[in-house]
Amino acid sequence: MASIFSCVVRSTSTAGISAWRTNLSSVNRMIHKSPVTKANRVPCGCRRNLSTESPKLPQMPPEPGEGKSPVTWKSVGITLGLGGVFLAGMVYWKSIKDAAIEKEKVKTIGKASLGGEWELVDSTGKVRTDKDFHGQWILLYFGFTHCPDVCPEELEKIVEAVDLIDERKDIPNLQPIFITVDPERDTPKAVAEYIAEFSPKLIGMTGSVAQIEKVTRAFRVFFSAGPKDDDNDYIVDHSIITYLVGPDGYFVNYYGQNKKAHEIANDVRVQMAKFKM
Ligand SMILES: [Cu+2]
Repeated sequence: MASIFSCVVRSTSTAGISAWRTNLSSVNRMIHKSPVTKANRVPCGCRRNLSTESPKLPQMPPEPGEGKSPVTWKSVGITLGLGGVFLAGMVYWKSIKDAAIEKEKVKTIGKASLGGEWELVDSTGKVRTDKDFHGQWILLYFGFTHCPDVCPEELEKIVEAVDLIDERKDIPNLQPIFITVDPERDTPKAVAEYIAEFSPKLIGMTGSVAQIEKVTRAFRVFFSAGPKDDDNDYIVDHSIITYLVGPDGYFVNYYGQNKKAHEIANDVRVQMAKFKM
C-alpha cells in the first residue's frame, strides 16, 4: 500500500511539478512576448520637479489607427455621398432646364405660325408692308373706328404701355399699330382722325377687303360685321387681342382685354430680353 501510495504521491508530485513548470514557462513566454501597449503599460508617475521642460515620454509603438492619414473610409464615404447628392441635384436641375428650353422651342415654333407677310395702306395713304417694320417691336391691335367703347379703351391702354416702354432708354422703343377690320368705312382719312385722338406714336392702317382679310388671317383675328341699322350704322364683332410682334415680323405674345398697361409693359420687357432672331 505504502509503495502504491508512495508511487501515487511521487507520481502526483512529478506531474504537478511538470505542470507547474509548463505553466510557468507559458507565463514567461506570455510576459516576454506580450507587446507593451497602452492597455498593459503602467505609468510611472515620475515628475521632474526642478525642470521646466515637459517630461519626455518614452516613444511608444503606434496603436492601430494612430498616425494614419486623417482621410478615413468614413470621410471618403461622406464625401462621395455628398458628391452624389450634389451630382443628382445638378442632373435634376439640368433636366428641368432642358425641359423648359424644349417647351419654349415648341411654343416658339407654334408662335412663328402667326404673323408673316402683309400689305396695307396707312393713314396718310402710303402703302406699307410688314417689311417696313422689320427690326422694330410692334404692339398690334385690330379694331374699327366706330367701336363704341372697347377699341378706345384698348387703344388707350396700348398707348400707356408703349409710353412705359419708351421711357426706358435701355430697351428698344415699341411701335403701336392699329389695323381696322372695317375697311368699308375706315378710309385712310377716317383712320387718321381716329388715331389722332390717342397718340402721335400710333400708326393706323386700312386697305382693301382682300388686304384686311389677308392680314387678319395671318394673325388669326376673327371679325364679323353685324346688320346695318336705319342709319346704315353697324357693329363689327372682333377679337379683342393685342399682339406683340418681334423685330422679325412674327408674333411673340398676346395680351387679352384683362391685361393692364403695366402688365403688358412688364411682359414686353421680358420678351425683349429673351428674344433671339
Ligand atoms: Cu372694338
